[in-house]
Amino acid sequence: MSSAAPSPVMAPAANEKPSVQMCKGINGLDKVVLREFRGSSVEIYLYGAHVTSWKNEHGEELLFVSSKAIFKPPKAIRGGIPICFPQFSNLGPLEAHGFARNRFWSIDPSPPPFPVDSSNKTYVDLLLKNTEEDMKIWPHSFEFRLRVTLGPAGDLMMTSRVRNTNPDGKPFTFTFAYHTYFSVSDISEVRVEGLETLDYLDNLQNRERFTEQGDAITFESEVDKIYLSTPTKIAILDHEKKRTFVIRKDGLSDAVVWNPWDKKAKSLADFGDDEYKHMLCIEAAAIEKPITLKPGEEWKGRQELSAVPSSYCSGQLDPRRVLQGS
Ligand code: TA6
Repeated sequence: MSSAAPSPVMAPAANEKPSVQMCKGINGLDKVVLREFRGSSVEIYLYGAHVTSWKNEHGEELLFVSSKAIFKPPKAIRGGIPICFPQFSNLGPLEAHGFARNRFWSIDPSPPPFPVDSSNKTYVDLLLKNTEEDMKIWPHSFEFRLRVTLGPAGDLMMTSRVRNTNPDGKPFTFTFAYHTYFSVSDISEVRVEGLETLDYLDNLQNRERFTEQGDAITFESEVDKIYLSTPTKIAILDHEKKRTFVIRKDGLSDAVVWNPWDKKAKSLADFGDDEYKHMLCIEAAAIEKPITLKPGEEWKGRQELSAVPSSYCSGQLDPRRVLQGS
């Protein structure tokens, strides 16, 4: 297993864009840009280790970021892929979705040995450690390493590694989600495959447990559901764009599905009133069974996002094949 040196933040050669570049984003916040030679790209703000852009080789933006997003700490950026850690939701002692998305991460100076397969992948390693301030609200020492990788076909991979570094021998327990906001052409023309017949907790009905019906999920009102024991692959079919997002996940047994719809959208200051029509959150998560680590133990949670053309409307793309495919 090759031990990976920190991904180089290279200066641009004369006639090409660097594959990994550090630059200034909105409000002068530091961000890293990953570029792949066919033209796809990913942008990650060090604030929150927050992926705010994932573009395909045609330069099309695949993630949703609200036009009213506030790129100003301590507010979390509305959209992209917020990291929810060490607490998903507001059901606990911490602020909603924990504090990892409200902290400044650093480029990891010494990432642990990390299998990097042979294909030319462009990546950055980010690191978050607890601060004295954090200890006041969550009295645990941890190291959270996030690797964001842009694959040769423009797929976006995120691997989170959380290690308990408590010196006092104490274990800690956390919940987690990649709170991914996908950009869709029209929410009323979107189907989600892979969650049929599963049990879910409905956040709109006091987290009561229900069972999903047998067809693909479609949308005509606010949805806020935590699907339990979900499969490795979930597909989001955007009819108008003839595009299918495929989420492959590992170490994350649950999946949250959220669209605020009109009323909730209007109540969010950093969300446009009509923007609910063009976004859908499908969040690879570990919620129902929180993760407990003893000192020295490490947890890994991984998601891989790809966007493939889907002529589903002509019946050619069988979503079941997408879900069962390699
Ligand atoms: O993931 C769904 C959810 O928990 C919803 O209940 C809604 O609150 C959403 O997250 C957004 O949360 P945020 O704290 O980012 O406004």
